[in-house]
Parts: sequence; structure tokens; C-alpha cells
Amino acid sequence: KYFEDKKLSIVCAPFCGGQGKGGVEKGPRYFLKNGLENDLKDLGWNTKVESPIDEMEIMEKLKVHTGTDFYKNAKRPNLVGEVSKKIHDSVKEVLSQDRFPLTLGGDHSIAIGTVSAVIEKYPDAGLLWIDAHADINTLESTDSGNLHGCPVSFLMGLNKPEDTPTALKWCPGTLKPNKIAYIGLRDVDAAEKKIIKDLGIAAFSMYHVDKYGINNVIEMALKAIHPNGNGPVMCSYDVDAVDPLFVPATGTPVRGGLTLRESLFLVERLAETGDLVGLDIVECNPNLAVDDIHVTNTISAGCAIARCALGETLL
Ligand code: HAR
Ligand code: MN
Ligand code: MN
Ligand code: MN
Repeated sequence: KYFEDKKLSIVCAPFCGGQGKGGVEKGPRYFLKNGLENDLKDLGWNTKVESPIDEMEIMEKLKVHTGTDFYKNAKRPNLVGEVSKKIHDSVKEVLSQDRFPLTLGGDHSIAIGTVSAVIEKYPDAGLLWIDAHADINTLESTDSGNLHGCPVSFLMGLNKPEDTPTALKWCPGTLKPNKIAYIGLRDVDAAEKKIIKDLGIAAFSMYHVDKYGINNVIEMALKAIHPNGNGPVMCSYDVDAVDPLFVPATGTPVRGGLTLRESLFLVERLAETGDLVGLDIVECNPNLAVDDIHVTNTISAGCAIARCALGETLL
């Protein structure tokens, strides 16, 4: 299987420019402060930490780009393009060293970089997108203009060349509809529903989790991206998939989400397959907590997702 010598790099992606709320760039720092690197060492991983983007520099650039960097309705496309390319290159480098890429966001726009890098290394990789949102808006369809609502459209090449900001043209856009499965959806825009339906993308909403149970949903999702049973799997995990009761400190919480056990079971099962080749954990925003318990709950849930995906078991 993959990464048998158990080497891993934590790729820090402290970026908030794919949406409008400050604080999500603090994610990597909070995860590390919570002891994530040592926890992964305890699970037998040889760990390293990579910081491909300079947080201070990007926060300075953010001030300039906000209000000047637009492409049609989209906000800060040049900054998102620049940052996601740096993350892409870092994840490529990590993979070339036979290390597992665990990328800590940051907002979900950084997945433009991570997922494209994993696909370059593993062209037949399937993508599991765990999220309350589908993040498949195109530059035409986005109402908010926030690019964290659009990464899947760039990964799939759904934006026409003349609709693609220069700084995002590096993204290959080769991800095929039959290589994607969503889990946890419950806040999907009308335009996104149409795209998902038209392209026939496998999408398991909270309705399906209720109807079939999380165990069947994960099996159906894996079957959708690898009909023959196995193959490399990239998981991009937006913590807002989890119910805000457990993960309150996130930018766009939506009630009626995964329980904490369902959210961990998903990644425990992925670890069991041995097919996981990359993981993102995004959208933790400590600034949006109303008290310290909210911060602790959110960060400890995020860390638990990472540990469970990387081999922690209950027994
Ligand atoms: N669909 C909405 C938009 O495009 C909201 C999605 C953004 N929220 C997220 N993404 N956290 O997962 O703006
Ligand atoms: Mn590349
Ligand atoms: Mn989301
Ligand atoms: Mn998301």
C-alpha cells in the first residue's frame, strides 16, 4: 500500500483570502499548539512540518488585494492563485519524498493546491470532499464571490479559459466527475445542485447519512470513485461537515451535520483501507468562537480527524 515507511509532512496553509472572515489562518498554529505533531509521532509517523507560505507576508498582501484584486465577482483571485500554487508545489515536493501530505488550513481555497498536487502524483486518485458545502461554484455561478466556495470547479476545469484569472491558470483542471464523492452536504446553492446533477457527481448529503447510515455512505462513496474496489484516495475535510455542536468555531456553520463519531468513523474507515494518499483539514477559525470551550472543541475535533485518518484506533 501507500506510505508504508510511515513518513509524513504537515503542510501549514495559514490562508484566509478565499473568504471574508479573519482568523481561519490561525488553524495550523492552533493544531500544532494542541500537540498534533507529537500525537502523530506516537502513532509511529516520522514527521516534518512545512511552511510554504509566509503568514505575515500574506496578511500584508491581503490588505492590498482586498478591494483591488477582483475577477468579475470573484474576490482576491490573484492572491488565491499565488498561495494555492505555493501549496501545490509544497505538496508535490512532500509526495516526491514519499511522505504523506497532511495540509492544515486555512480556508478551503487551499485545496486547489493540495488536490491538484495529489492528482499529478496519482492520476487515478479519487477525491472525497467532506463538507456541508459543495464548493463547486464557477466564477459565473458564485453569488458570494468567495473562492473557498469554488475550488472543485477549478480542479475540474469547469471555468472557461477566458473566465479563469491569470494567477489560477496553473491549475490543470483534470479531475473527472466520476472521481469525486461528496459526504455531509446540507447547504448547496441552486447552481451547484445543477452542476452536480448535470455532471453526475456522487453526492451524499445528510439525508443519505440519515437514510443509509455513515458506514454504508462511506462504502458507496469509495465505490463511486473506485468501482473496482481500490485505488488512491485524497480526502479534503472541511470541519463544517461536522455539526456545529461539536465544531462551533468555523466560518459558515450549518446545523444538522455529522455527529462527532460519524465524522471520526469516516476517517477511521479510510485509514483502514490503506488507500489514503493525502488529507486536508480546513476552515477552523478560532476567532469565531464565543468562548474557550468552543476553541478547544473545534481544534480537538480537527486533531482527532487527523489522528483517526492516520491510524489511531479505539482499541
Ligand atoms: N456556497 C456558498 C458560496 O459559494 C458558501 C460556501 C462557502 N462555505 C464554505 N465552504 N465553508 O465549504 O459562497
Ligand atoms: Mn504541478
Ligand atoms: Mn464548508
Ligand atoms: Mn469547504
